Amino acid sequence: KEASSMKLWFNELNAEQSALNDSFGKYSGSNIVVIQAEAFMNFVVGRSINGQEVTPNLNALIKENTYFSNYYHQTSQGRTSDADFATNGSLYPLVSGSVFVRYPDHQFDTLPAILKSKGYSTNAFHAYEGSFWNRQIMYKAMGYDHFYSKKDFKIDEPLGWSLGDKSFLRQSLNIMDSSESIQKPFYSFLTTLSSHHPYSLPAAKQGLDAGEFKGTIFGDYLQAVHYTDEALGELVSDMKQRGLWDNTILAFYGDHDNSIQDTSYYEQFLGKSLSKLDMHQIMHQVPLLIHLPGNNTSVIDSNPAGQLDLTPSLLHLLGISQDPYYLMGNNLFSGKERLVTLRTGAFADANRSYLPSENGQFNSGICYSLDSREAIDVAGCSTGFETSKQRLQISDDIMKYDGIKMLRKEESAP
Ligand code: GP9
Repeated sequence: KEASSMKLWFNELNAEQSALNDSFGKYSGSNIVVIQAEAFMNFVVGRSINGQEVTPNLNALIKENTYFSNYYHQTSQGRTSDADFATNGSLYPLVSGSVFVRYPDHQFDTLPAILKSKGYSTNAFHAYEGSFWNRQIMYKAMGYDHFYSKKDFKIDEPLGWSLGDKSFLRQSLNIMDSSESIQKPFYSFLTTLSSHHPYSLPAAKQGLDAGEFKGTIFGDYLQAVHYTDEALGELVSDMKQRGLWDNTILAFYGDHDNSIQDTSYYEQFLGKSLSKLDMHQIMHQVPLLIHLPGNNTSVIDSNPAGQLDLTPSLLHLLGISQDPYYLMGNNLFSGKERLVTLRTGAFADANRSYLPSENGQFNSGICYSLDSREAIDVAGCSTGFETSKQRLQISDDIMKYDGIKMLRKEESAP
């Protein structure tokens, strides 16, 4: 019974998502590079401190590419691994623990596996111990040809836990462009590390004058993000020099928040007092930038979006129908209205944002109008609440029952 109602739900979703508009298949055959940046949050984008931009490279890229300005991370306790799973698996992370650790033996429809079945070389890059977050095992199960971990990199820029992002991105690009075992088109998934908590970089790597935040964890965070932004800028120049910019879709997004909860830092940095809704958005929004080859139009999409949406969106751009797959995210290029559900049960659509209470009871949550940014009658969020509850339940059932395997079995039954 569960299987058939799940199947029905996915059939409806896939029918709704499939948008055979101009962008479907427009970038078919392109290489794909996805960069997941450690603790890279959205509130720094476009901001300056003492006249210096915190993320000048990302800001410049936004002027020539597509930027999702209300992109949510959908992570839970599995932090970086949750962001990776939500992005590449388009399902929700678990309430407790990490899917990477708890269910690596379950079946999922992942971006690397789908692209591999279409002839792509698929590789993951992360310059840290391969066993962390159970990546070594999970990446095999997710369909990567190879996982380049710390042992595959020359530690020529030691920084923090491992290798600095600048060298990491440079070496990763060199591998994907010149290794004989990687054919084009390729899908490369890169996870950065230098902007990891507690964010302290050696003086020689600090390129920002953090002014009034100097010596605080918040100032260190701004420094770290600034460094990762520089690394992104260098990677883009390198891609241009290698002739990869014009045949590669590049997606860059942040994995999760920085764990710095103190509102006063954000108020001081942004120069205004912040409401509960403001803080919710600050702590849950990460940037998403998508570079579409041969296109240098700036598009700022401010409709809510989230990490589960990246896989369906990239498949759309490549002209790969999501019909045979079990993916829960939105296709960001379908032109349809979107609702984004977070793991906590919070959600946002174009008009409303709902913040659940600790007890999870609908009526004790707060429903905000995104127009007035004031709380409205909670009844205004009831439809979104039910939709979100159902999504989380379906995803949880998939985890619990190895649901995709079960659905595939049914499909092939006579
Ligand atoms: C380590 C890195 C950090 O490999 O991905 O993960 P986090 O501690 O942010 O979840």
